[in-house]
Amino acid sequence: MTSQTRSQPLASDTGDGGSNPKTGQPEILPLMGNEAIARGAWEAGVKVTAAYPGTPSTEIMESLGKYPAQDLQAEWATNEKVALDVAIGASFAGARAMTSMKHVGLNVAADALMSQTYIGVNGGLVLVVCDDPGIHSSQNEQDTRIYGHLAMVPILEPADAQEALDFTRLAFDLSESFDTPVIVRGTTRLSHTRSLVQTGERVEKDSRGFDENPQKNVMIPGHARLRHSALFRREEQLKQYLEQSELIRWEPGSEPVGIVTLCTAYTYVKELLPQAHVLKLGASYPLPANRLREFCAAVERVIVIEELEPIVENEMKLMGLKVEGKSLFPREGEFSPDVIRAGLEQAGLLPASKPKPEPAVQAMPRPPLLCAGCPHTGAYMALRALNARVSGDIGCYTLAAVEPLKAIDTTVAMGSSIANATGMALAGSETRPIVATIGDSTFLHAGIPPLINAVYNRVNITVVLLDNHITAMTGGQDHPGTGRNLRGEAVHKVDYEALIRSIGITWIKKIDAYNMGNVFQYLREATLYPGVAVVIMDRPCVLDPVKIKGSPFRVDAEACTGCQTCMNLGCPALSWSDELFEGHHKVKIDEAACIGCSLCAQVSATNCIKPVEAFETHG
Ligand SMILES: Cc1ncc(C[n+]2csc(CCOP(=O)(O)OP(=O)(O)O)c2C)c(N)n1
Repeated sequence: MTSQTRSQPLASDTGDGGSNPKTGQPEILPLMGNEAIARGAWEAGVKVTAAYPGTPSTEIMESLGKYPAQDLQAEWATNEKVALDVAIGASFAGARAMTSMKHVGLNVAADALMSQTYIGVNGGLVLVVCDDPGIHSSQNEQDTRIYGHLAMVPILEPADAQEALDFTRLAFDLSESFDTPVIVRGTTRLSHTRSLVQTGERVEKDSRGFDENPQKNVMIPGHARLRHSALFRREEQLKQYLEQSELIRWEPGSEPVGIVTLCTAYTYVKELLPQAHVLKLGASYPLPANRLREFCAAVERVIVIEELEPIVENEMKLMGLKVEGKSLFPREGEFSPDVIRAGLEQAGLLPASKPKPEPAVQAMPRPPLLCAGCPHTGAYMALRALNARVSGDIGCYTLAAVEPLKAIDTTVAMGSSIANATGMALAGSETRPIVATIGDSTFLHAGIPPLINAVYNRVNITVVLLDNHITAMTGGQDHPGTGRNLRGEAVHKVDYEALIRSIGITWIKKIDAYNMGNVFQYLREATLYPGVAVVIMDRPCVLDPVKIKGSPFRVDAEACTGCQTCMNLGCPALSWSDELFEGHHKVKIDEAACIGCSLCAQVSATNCIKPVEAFETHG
């Protein structure tokens, strides 16, 4: 086996890299992993791209939307399955296509992937899936490599932004050469780390045209049986390719220990154990058995260092190879140099390090809160007052589950709230009013089928549609309810009221989320209605460019009794005063943070909160 050091950009038939497409000059750019993935796709001549936002993958589609529209189509889709199906359609039509998503997005898209893997591709088809080890911004921690195994599709594993570009570009070639969708797997650390990247030229790919081949394109049982066998042949061919490929790289060391590693863990290993032999895997499925055997035979001890699940370790063990792995490194959480160092120390490969001294000053813990003036606040305050049993959903509003609002009882996955509420109602044991709360983007993603189902099965629930006119949780992306597309063009805006009426709901009220009187009144009425009632809370997100910023509010310290009612909103602009007034603390408002939503003034029991102008004296 030949051994190499740091990789050059990998050879691909889509340009040899290195020059600015406009000037023809070589260009090195500081790119974030996600930007590099977008660049790799653009260089590969991708024509159609579609995605639904989700941290850490969101910026891939945001970057693609900045490339010229004559080069590529870039769209926000309503959910990840729709996005994958759009990309599949483009591949059928003979164009190169890509979709990107966070790890849980693949749960939504998996149904299409599991059939498409049988069909293969016409134009190259790439799925970029970004895992979130450490659960920085997700509802769970899952390893996409297991999906790769299940679908028997190759998984490429970039370790840095340069490889993110190179591997994405290569993925299209592999997809077409081996007639397979290809997964490029990222992680939060790869997605959001910026480094210098050698960029290349775009290569225009002529459409291959539609391939009229029903046996391959139409998955009925008779065809699927034949195509299933094709997967095993394809796996064999991919293994043979990887036996030779630069994607698998042996970096020789001076000590008899060998580390098999991949993704960002590779960079930590190189820093901490530069003297070890390293087998860097640029692909984690399928694995080239001969190269692994050769590596293991050349060293005395082999350790597999992989984030999350022991996928490579277990496969190597199945090959009869003696390796260590998860006995030294955790199976959960994000890897860091400290985590890898601890494992290498436990393995006796590094001397025990001294415990780190405690920092002299501890950072103040800051739990996440809804923003000052967040229009979701009032609904949850009212739902708590109504003693509702609330099934929540995924979005900024999930923060209403914690103190001080503490108004959400369950949260599962995107779009689960309405069907969860339906199940609670069918169980028949709940004495409180049952309410599902769901954001606008989440409603369009996966909330419509469960709403139809609730009407169809005649349950008694209230649905609160929290319409803040944006996908706030992931940074403010447009969706079909905002009336703008990814490129900022005006498009048809979904009419929620008409849509909801069309499925047979007659009790429906649209109200201003800042009008607390209406919020209390209509939520109460909705919960008393015997059937499916929908309340649409209508107010733009405070971070939306079209937000309404009124004049800030101030507390009249003399009138404040410290009753705490306003504090129950959890507004970050409200705090207790440091100084004591007549023996107790009063509420104060940070006027720079206050956006003038007036919710605190409306709920105040003592009428002590007023706009700042009310305090101004005129001489
Ligand atoms: C299957 C899946 N896709 C994407 C995400 C990422 N994500 C979390 S919440 C959310 C949408 C939030 O928007 P919305 O429902 O409008 O509520 P908001 O945050 O605006 O209050 C997204 C895209 C996810 N958690 N799961």
